Amino acid sequence: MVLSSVTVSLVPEASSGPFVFHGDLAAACRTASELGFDAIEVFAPSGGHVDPSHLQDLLERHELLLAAVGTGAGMILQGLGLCDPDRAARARAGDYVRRMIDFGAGFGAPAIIGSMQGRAGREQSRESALGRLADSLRPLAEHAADRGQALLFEPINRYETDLVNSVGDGRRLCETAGAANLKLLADLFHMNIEEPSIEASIRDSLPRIGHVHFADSNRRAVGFGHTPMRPVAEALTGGGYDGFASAEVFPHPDSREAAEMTIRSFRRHFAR
Ligand code: LER
Ligand code: MN
Repeated sequence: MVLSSVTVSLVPEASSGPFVFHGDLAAACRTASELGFDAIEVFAPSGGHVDPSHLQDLLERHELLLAAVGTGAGMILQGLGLCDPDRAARARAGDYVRRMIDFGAGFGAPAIIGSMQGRAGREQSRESALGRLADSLRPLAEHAADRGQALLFEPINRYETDLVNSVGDGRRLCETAGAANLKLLADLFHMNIEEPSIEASIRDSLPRIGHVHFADSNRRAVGFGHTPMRPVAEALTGGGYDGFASAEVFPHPDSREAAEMTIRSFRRHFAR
């Protein structure tokens, strides 16, 4: 069974980013619960930012799960990346992710490596950067496995990184890293840019897919763009996908309407 989730960012520097709710965790939980979402996904400045007992209280009160935790603020706020050619900087990126893994694991949720994969840039070849990334991911996946969690790796589009853009490249990276709990995050917005066919790429990598960012072609709530979502949803459900479809989309025209459109589209495509 696919579960519904909606994103909330607690990072002021990402106030123009693709998150349904911004800033107010309690209000986000209240609205998510009222609309019938199963879970929230949290984008926080660091693993130590949210008081775990406060979050626990909100999740219990609103009968919500924590779907996943993002790590991209490590890149936004501190310029960290897991393929950084500088060993000390790479270690800082690893420490940042490890703390986020610990935070999520306290709620049974995996951490997401998206922007934190970094960029090859001009200082290193793409092959060297991919090697460094795989070497960084291996111990982090082990750290997550010790806590009973997956680690989610997210291919992101070419305008955000020169490293892993497609789901197929993500799958090959997971195989190189050799960690069974390193799973792919299929973000339907990035896939709309990079994949020849979103549904074919999902079918090809389905056993590795552990999370979905549920977004339309224009990164608005599903239903506000032009991605033909039916075959995408069928590729997921037909292949037995039973993770989250989490709305990582712009709050267009506002947070509430983005959340309402998301849950309507979710119910249409993933009827229980
Ligand atoms: C993170 O989930 C993502 O999709 C990236 O585009 C953030 O920049
Ligand atoms: Mn995403």
